[in-house]
Amino acid sequence: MTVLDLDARFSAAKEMALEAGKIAMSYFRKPATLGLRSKGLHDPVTLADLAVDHHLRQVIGERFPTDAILSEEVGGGNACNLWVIDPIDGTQNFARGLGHFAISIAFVSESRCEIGVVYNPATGEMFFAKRGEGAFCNDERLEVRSPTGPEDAIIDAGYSTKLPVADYISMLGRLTAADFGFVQNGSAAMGLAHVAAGRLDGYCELVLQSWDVMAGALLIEEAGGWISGFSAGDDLTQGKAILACALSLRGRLIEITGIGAGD
Ligand code: LIP
Repeated sequence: MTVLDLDARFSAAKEMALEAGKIAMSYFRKPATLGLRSKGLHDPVTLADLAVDHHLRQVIGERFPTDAILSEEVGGGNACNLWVIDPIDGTQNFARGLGHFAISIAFVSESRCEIGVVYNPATGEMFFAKRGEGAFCNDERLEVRSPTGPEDAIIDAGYSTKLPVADYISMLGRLTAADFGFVQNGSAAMGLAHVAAGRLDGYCELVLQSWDVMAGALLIEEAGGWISGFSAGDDLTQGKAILACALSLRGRLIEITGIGAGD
């Protein structure tokens, strides 16, 4: 893919995120409009998710008709040039009127994520990165924190009901026994963006999908952090455990969470 082709997709990803944000906010804190459905325990989907997904697919289809799309709500293909989309990451928060959610858009070329955009329309914060060019939030360049140790670190420990709750409680027990602070904020994409921004020191979750992670992972890499997870050639439709953190915490958190030892 030429530089021009990538630049065109980078601009488009940011433009699409803004348009998608307007669609999402037209439903936000309007429960009667959501058409809330459950995909599983604490795993909702709303008409806003579907409307955003539809818009993103329409724009990509018009502007980049040869690219493939993989999204949480519709699924999709795996191809050389692939968009990986979560129309609303943190749907549970969104459905309850909590502002911690994001539109997550990643562009993957030849199995490597080249573009990542995580946009929170409730706060107006657009987190974005193009590989090799740094990570930003609006006009601020991002850098992960360098915590002095567990007592100076807060980890967003995501909870998914797709695994036994005992596994999650056990991981929390190991984190707290090692003097880490933790939160469970309900959006992987936003959690990863906050690690890239130096607001949090790590993100871990025992199973996540590529659409939750891909864009945020590039933010962290470009902000000087480390992340396990979806590497070249992985099947992006299979969930994986994810750990992301400041470099100074990597060894200790791999040991505590059991995530990323091979990465
Ligand atoms: C969510 C993730 C979150 C996880 C939830 C859910 P969704 O994504 O961002 O980290 O704990 O179970 O998977 O479903 O809101 O796009």
